[in-house]
Amino acid sequence: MNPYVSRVLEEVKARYAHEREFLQAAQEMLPSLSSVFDQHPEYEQASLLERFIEPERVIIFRVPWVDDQGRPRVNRAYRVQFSSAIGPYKGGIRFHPSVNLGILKFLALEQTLKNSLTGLPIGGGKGGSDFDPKGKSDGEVMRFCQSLINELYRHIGASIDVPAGDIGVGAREVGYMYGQYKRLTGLYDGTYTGKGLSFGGSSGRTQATGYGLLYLVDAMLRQNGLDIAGMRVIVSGSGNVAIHAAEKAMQMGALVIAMSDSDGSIYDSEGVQLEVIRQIKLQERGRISDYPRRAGRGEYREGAAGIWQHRCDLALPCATQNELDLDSAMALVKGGVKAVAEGANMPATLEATAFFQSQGVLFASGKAANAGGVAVSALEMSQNAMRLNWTFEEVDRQLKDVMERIFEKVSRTAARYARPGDYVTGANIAGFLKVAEAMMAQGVV
Ligand code: NDP
Ligand code: 2IT
Repeated sequence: MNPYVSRVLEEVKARYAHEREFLQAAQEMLPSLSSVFDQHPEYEQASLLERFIEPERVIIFRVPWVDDQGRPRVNRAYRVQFSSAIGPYKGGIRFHPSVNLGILKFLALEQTLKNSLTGLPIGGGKGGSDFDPKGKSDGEVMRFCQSLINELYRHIGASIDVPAGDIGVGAREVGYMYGQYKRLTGLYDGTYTGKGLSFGGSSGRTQATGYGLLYLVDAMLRQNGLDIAGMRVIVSGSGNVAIHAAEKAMQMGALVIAMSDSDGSIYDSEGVQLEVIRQIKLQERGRISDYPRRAGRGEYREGAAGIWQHRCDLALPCATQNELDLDSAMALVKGGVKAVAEGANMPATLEATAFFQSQGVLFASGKAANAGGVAVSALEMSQNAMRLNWTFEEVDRQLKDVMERIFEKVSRTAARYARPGDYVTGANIAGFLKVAEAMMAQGVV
């Protein structure tokens, strides 16, 4: 490893020992940038890496709200404004009981390189709260969102920081947050993406992450002489990303045999009936364990990790970080998996990723593979700035274009840095180079 990179990584490890996921993301990213620093000694002179790895700003605040029984409750919320080197901070907001600063810093760090890879002018950020939307009424979710914005509104804006959805935050939550932002500021300026189509949202944003994932997978498979048609596919999760990934995989002629939620997974050898999943998970906010009864076929297995035990050609982890560990990776390889692409952020552990790569399994990391969501978010920002609405077909065409260009850039960069086929290193270097160039040009800020 380049000694400068190694030194900075050790400093990060010492200072942020308690931020497990942030360290994991740094450990995946920094060593792979070694050859960049070998070639650019001026980066060390400018303390570029120390500056890059430290978020520009972190906002932490209390969110008090009143539940349906009239009882005051309190949650904690964060916004990590990681990098504004190439554009306004951009990234989703997550509502999940596991949310903490380390998780949001990992997500914001990943987001910074992901957004750079899209080729669009967006910096990196991420936010969220340990609020659990499960089992809450619409009224409770609305009051929580309004209270969160009562603080967050002063830190965001169309040219400052533009949030969006992530785990636990979809159209309903974005609507409530945007409504309150507008009420407090009086601005109808498109701050927030993933908005409803009736108030400035972009066609195709809902589908973008899942569809984009499959556009990139298709490009990766084709480059390696493979075809997705006829492949058996596992898609973990059953939220926004998973459902649209499964939908596009099916449109491309693949057979999706398994999906999951945080409690367990379902297996359907004839192919998952997506309408049933959609009804249970999106419409009713229910549990996937209901699938066999509702679909009249398939099996349910308790425990989210069981999903990786089935034989498949293509695995698409689309639920959450670290959902695919070394044991699961070994089971997949034993079952003949040919390619893995991360729809979620950092779903594969470091050990799982290394194992896939050592076994010759094609592996696309989240920064490249799930960039379609934020890419269409950037297109939503453009449409809002122009006060225009593009058609679904127009947005989808641009999404496909962006994903193919990302794959091409990642693959070319991997080859140029003597790691042909290493799409993890390719994505990290390609994403980082643009941020580094922008930081150098803007001086010590
Ligand atoms: P959703 O909230 O729509 O869905 C999340 C899904 O993952 C649900 O099926 C949920 O199950 C499952 N899940 C959540 N936490 C866990 C856990 N701890 N263990 C197992 N399963 C879990 O979120 P999204 O689909 O939007 O996000 C999924 C992933 O994709 C995240 O990593 C997110 O960061 C990433 N991503 C999202 C983008 C977007 O545009 N939305 C863009 C790029 C990446 P349950 O119903 O039981 O909670
Ligand atoms: O992880 C991600 O890229 C997202 N949750 C989407 C971010 C965005 O701003 O659309």
